[in-house]
Amino acid sequence: MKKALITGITGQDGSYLTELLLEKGYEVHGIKRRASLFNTQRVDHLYQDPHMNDTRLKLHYGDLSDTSNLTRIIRDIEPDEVYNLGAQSHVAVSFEAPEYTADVDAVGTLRILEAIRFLGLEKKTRFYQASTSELFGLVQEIPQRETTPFYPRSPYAVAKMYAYWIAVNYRESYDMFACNGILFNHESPRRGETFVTRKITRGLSNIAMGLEPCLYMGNIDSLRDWGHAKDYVRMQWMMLQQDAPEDFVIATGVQYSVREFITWAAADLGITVEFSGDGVEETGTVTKVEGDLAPAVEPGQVIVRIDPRYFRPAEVDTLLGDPSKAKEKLGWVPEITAREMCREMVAADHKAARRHALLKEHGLELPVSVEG
Ligand code: NDP
Ligand code: GDR
Repeated sequence: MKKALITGITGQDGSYLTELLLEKGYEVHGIKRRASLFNTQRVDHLYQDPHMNDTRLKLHYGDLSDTSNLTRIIRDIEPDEVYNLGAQSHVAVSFEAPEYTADVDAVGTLRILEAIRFLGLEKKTRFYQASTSELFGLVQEIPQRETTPFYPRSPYAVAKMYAYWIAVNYRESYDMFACNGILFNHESPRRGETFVTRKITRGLSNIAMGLEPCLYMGNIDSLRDWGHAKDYVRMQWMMLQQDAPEDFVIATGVQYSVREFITWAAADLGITVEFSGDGVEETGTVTKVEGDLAPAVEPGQVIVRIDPRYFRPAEVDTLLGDPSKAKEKLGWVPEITAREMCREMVAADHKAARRHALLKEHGLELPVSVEG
């Protein structure tokens, strides 16, 4: 039985990858952080009681900032594959916490690679690094492919650039099987609530049910190449099954604006929204409401406003990937479109908002967190 170790198992990708590896018969180990509240919601449905025999999912406390902890976990497991998905993954937050982001996202990657080498596992353990389209930042070529020069635009992207090159360096220096997946934005109903797609599907669902008055956004002209996390974790696994380690861009090859995504999500709730303004002084006003999914919304209502707080000190305005290499070499193609994914996300968030509204109606009100 193959053993995999996943850092970031409690995150969006970690949860989908765990499902995939368990299906494939792996023993899956994950590193979770100690937190004052439960933080394993995304993998709770996969939890196996450790008191029973033959459990194939095991969680270990740890942190990418803790060298001895990582080394001990890797020594105990001797994994066949390590998926380094753990990171401070929010670009805007990286401007607020640049040093922490560098420690976890850059040096954290080095800590794992060095542990593998130090323990003499470099011929056994294959390593996947969660690299990112943010490396392209101020884009030097459209679309972006494996050979496009990098120009990172945030402390997050700069830290991930170190991680990218240290993985390449360990591959070249020590003949390690280390691969970078340069993944473009990928989303799902499990996406963190403060990333833009989820903020929109959750925010508009809450507005539809009268739980929030308005969605406050940053740069809605931004263009992204959005895919579904389920499609993308499949490729993470495929990359470690190659004969020789190589890096791949993973994207859909289609881009949309944040504004378009808002329009889709509203439409999935039966709301037609029209924008007026210039991206700074801009509002989204309801012109029509159809069906019964948005009982709290009326024509004329302003449901989208711009809050400059959400603009970034340096923005990545446009990203569009070229996934040809992944298709040609590994036969990977994404199966879920951004439009379909938006519908799935709205359905999940609307269900949660309905539940919330029902509790409220019965005097069991819970606070709704609206911080972006
Ligand atoms: P999430 O933010 O959903 O998950 C990040 C995971 O990392 C969580 O499990 C989190 O733990 C964990 N983590 C954070 N800090 C530490 C730390 N100090 N030590 C150990 N673990 C830590 O990200 P995604 O699942 O969306 O992304 C997975 C990886 O892929 C990340 O590295 C991200 O940067 C990268 N990436 C993501 C893309 C995307 O569009 N989703 C695109 C390209 C790259 P906790 O749950 O406790 O917070
Ligand atoms: P990104 O994702 O920065 O691309 O990083 P995010 O969803 O945060 O932003 C995408 C674009 O939307 C614009 N935007 C807003 N973003 C947020 N979060 N909140 C807002 O209110 C808002 N309004 C407009 C942003 O400015 C940006 O242009 C994600 C993360 O998953 C990274 O870890 C990963 O590496 C990259 O995708 C690829």
